[in-house]
Amino acid sequence: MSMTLYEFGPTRSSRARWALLELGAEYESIEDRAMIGSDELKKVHPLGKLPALLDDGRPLFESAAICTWIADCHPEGGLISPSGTWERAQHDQWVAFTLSELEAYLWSSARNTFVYPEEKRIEAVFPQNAMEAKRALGALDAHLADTEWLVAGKFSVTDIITGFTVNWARRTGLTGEFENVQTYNQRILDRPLCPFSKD
Ligand SMILES: N[C@@H](CCC(=O)N[C@@H](CS)C(=O)NCC(=O)O)C(=O)O
Repeated sequence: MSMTLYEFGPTRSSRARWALLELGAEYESIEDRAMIGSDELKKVHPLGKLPALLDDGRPLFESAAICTWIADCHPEGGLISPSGTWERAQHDQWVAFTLSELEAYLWSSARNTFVYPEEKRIEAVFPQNAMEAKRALGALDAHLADTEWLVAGKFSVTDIITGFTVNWARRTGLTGEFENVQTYNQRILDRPLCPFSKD
């Protein structure tokens, strides 16, 4: 099986990189920010975004889906529970929650800060985005009061996916009032292979 990861630095690509490193999986890395939006990348990701994966020539996109697939391909690595188990339902729950209730708001604020051209940026979204993100962080904080990791009390690919978003929230100054989230964030950053930004 051959895997090629199209990636770019400490962005959402680093979720996929961490999953591959954690499992000791062999893969080819193509790291080129200039590929974003290119016709070549659109063969792997319909929007020409990074990350994207080619697995034996088959394209797969969305960092959470890529991480879940990588973990499923290496069951011996113990990063994910099999489909049909309660633990797998918990994985699906926290991934969906993270992407829709937290990351979507962080991404909207980022787009309106440095991604969109200046004339398209709307500052009015910032307070609402912060409010919604903190609502989601509050729910995560409550869950993390009783457990060190999101699913079944042990480190898993779910923590790679959600950990990235929690770290992003910290870097934008949103985690200050959530003690358990802060401790969890540090636990993520302390993992030896964690490639997320520590600044
Ligand atoms: N939901 C996607 C987000 C991918 C994404 O937006 N990647 C950025 C780089 S971090 C990108 O390619 N941006 C270019 C664009 O938005 O057109 C994922 O998690 O993989």
